[in-house]
Amino acid sequence: MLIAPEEYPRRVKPTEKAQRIRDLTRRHNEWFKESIPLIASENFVSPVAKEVMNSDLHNRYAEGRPGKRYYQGNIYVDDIESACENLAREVFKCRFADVRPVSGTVANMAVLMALTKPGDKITAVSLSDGGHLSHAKMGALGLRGLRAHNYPFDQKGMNIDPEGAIRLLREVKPKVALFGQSVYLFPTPLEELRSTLDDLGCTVWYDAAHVLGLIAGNRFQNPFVEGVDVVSGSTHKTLPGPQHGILLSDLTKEDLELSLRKGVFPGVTSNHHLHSVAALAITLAEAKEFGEAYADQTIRNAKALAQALFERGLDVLCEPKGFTESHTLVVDVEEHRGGAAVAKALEGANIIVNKNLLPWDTDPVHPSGIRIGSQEVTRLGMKEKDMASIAGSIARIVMDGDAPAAVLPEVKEFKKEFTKSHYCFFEGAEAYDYPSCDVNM
Ligand code: DSN
Repeated sequence: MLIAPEEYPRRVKPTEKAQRIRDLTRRHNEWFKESIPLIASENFVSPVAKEVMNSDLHNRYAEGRPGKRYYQGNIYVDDIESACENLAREVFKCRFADVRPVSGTVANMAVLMALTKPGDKITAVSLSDGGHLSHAKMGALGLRGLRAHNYPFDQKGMNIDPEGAIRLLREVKPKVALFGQSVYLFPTPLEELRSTLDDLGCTVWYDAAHVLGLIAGNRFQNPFVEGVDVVSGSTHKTLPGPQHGILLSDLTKEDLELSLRKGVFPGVTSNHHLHSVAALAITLAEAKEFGEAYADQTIRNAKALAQALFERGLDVLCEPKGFTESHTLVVDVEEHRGGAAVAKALEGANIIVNKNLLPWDTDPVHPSGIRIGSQEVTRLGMKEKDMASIAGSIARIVMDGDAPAAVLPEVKEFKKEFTKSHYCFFEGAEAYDYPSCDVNM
């Protein structure tokens, strides 16, 4: 709507359509405040990270590298980006970081640009075994025209079968061996594969998206210690940062730095979301202070939740292996109408999980599992005893067949205690508030 200059200053109210978006956003926020967030790939940013995300940085462009930009206006941006890279190198104890990929998948596309050519062979974990979409032919591997081969998988142990993987690697001789999963219960057996990977001379790439915060907290395998060349990841799962991506390397191969940099820009990004880079820098600074305690409690909570669900009769996978060594646990709910129906029923009680394929599933539309992550509820301050409460509510729906609406009041009551941010600067600040434009309209 145009405003005649003589009418300035005046505030124009949002149109009905715009107001509806505001209302829906508010309702989403309120809903999550009363919900138990258990999606293994999500988290929320800290108060200071949120502050910088809401800054003018969001409005700017900065293609290129600090000191070598294609735009003016980057005097402070250059310092922010350099500081973010330095923090990433410190936290992950490596020589190279690129903090410009705007998501985990974009980071993966940058690696593919840097390391492969169409027609090259690559090995990865399959989707049904917990691999990520961007590790599959239907995703980024297909976009790059690669020939993909999947590692044999130990379904009982929910991990790559090392002997089978060695056979596959020797047969395929891939240009790149890719590891890392979206259903990531146990560390990849990199030690067992090491001499084969060395013999083949292939580049070893590890997608750490799910476990980046656990690595930052020294509570999961350190890929660089285990001989990985390149690590990629998103920055908003166990690392509780902005929705963004990252590339890391200890530069074990010649020319890797230049190829990775070019893969990111101009390969797969133009501008790179400067507010997210600032928020990532804050997240990394927080990981230095609180990362170990956070990773520790996240894994304890995952184990406690798995145990509590198991004791209530749910089929939590990998009981003999202690269920999990990460933030994630997986439950086979095929007997209880399958993953889709169970996830939907839980949502009706404000318990948010996702349906998930299990390795033996043949129909991708009807996954038999649900995947649960402990990282966000840990960030909200929950401990082992709280996992027992969550398991109780889940079991009422899955095992006892209680209606979601009947369980909803106890979930809302339980969640009242957990609406604040932990393991961050200004610990105890509200996690669900956000700025409002309502100025007495
Ligand atoms: N595929 C998403 C997940 O693990 O939920 C992450 O990109």
